[in-house]
Amino acid sequence: MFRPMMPYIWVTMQSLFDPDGGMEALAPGAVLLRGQALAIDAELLAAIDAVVAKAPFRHMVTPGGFEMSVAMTNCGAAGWITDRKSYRYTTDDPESGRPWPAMPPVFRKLADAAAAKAGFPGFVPDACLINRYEPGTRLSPHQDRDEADFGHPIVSVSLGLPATFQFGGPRRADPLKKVALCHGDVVVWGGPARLAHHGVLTLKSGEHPMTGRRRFNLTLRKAL
Ligand code: MD3
Ligand code: FE
Repeated sequence: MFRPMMPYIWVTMQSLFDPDGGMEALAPGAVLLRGQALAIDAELLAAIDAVVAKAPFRHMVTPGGFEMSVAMTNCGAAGWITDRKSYRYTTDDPESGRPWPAMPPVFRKLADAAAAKAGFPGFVPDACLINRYEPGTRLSPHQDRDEADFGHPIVSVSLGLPATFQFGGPRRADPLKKVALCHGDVVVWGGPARLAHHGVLTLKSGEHPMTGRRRFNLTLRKAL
């Protein structure tokens, strides 16, 4: 018996309210992918734990002599550090004298998928800075300028407690906009947004079911 193909329409909450599939332009070159990392959150947190077992979080000191309230570590061929001498990338963890732990494949895959969605196909990060925030921790506005080629985007991944992120433009005096970054959110910063000033307001206290009183942020970069 002849049966016509069943026509159907797939309607999800996301497709109803966000026909672009969760893509939101924060600014020219800056794309927010809400919840892009949610499906792999446990895998990402386990990979952070594995990195931290080899390269523990530490509070680095700026060239000006201030200890950062954000605790940091790295994985990949290069890692970002600051000390009394300078901000720079190193191939070895200065605390251990050993190479930074390898980049977990789940980090690389997420970065590649997010960058491609945002219009940067073939992004291959060689450095991942892992930031850990606790209530009271903040990151004052700055530019990321220690990478060799600003033609590559930076992919950031937020996990755990939510934070208010602020970003402006290439000049320090450019007005700042605020956006809440929540567990699972991914942002791709490229093109004209690559040299935007940005920072994180003081983390409010709270409890996240997977991370407790902490927020983690991954920034995946092509540094070398
Ligand atoms: C905009 N991290 O590690 S992620 C950093 O939440 C850093 O820990 C913040 O700023 C955090 O350097 C913000 C979002 C982000 C990261 C890099 C950018 C935004 C950016 C580079 C250029 C422009
Ligand atoms: Fe930054």
